[in-house]
Amino acid sequence: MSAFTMDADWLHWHQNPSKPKFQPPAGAVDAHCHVFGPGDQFPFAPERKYTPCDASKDQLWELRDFLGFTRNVIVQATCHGADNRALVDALQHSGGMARGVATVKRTVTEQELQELHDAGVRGVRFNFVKRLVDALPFDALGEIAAKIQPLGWHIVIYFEATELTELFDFFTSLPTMVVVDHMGRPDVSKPVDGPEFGLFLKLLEEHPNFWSKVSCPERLSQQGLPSYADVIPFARKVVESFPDRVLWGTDWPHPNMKSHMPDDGHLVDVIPHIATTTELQHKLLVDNPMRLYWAD
Ligand code: 0GY
Repeated sequence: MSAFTMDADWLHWHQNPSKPKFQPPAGAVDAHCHVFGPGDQFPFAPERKYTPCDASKDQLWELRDFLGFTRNVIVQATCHGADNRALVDALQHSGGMARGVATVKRTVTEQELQELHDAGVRGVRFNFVKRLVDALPFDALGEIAAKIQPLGWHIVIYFEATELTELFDFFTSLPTMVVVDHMGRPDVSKPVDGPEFGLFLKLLEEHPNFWSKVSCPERLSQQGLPSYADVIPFARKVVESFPDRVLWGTDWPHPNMKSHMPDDGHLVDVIPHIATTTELQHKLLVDNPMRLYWAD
């Protein structure tokens, strides 16, 4: 029994996913997933914009094994604010099989950052999606970027495609590697070779420190099930253009999905449609995440 009541319209993660037909290569990394609570052990943040159901580390490990993955990168979810205790607990109980991306405040100390590093954190997330967070001043983000740079960490950014024009100069001023969540959330009803997605591709073309997660077809698709076909050309374009700078993740437990709750096995079966050769699949699922998260 959780100490929190999930939002009335909250969709629970899929409790009986299908076994994927696609078998990930040995050592595959699910490089974008979250843990929620459990709320009675790790309370959700007072400033959160949603209250989810619990999604514990043990449930995440169970899914990882079932889907045929070896490792996880756990991204701090906004419902936990800058309280990284649930994340750190998961990393410390992962047997080295999980690394993390934290959320920190500008007041974070060197010692706190070192403790996060020792637990397995290798990045921080800056979230610009207005429904998820109150806006943070850019000077605070700049300070955080300068503080994490000596640790060799990267910055994960999450934003809507319509915001990229305005945020472009700030993003390209960041001094570290930068990983974009979910391809910058393109509007997939627009052409893949049109100006909006073109700006995102330009960001990666002109700035070799930028990477992209080619995740979340379920979130981006307007056609939806069964195949999320409208997202595939976007993800395939990114994988084929930047094969050494792409990551993939389930996004389990799929916060704020309203249209439907994806079957995680089904999401894994999308992978061979976006990374169409064994070489591309190996880079996407093994080589790239290992280089970014397990280099030390
Ligand atoms: C995602 C997407 C979402 C939520 C969060 O941290 C979060 O709360 O990332 C979303 O609502 O689009 O990547 O999990």
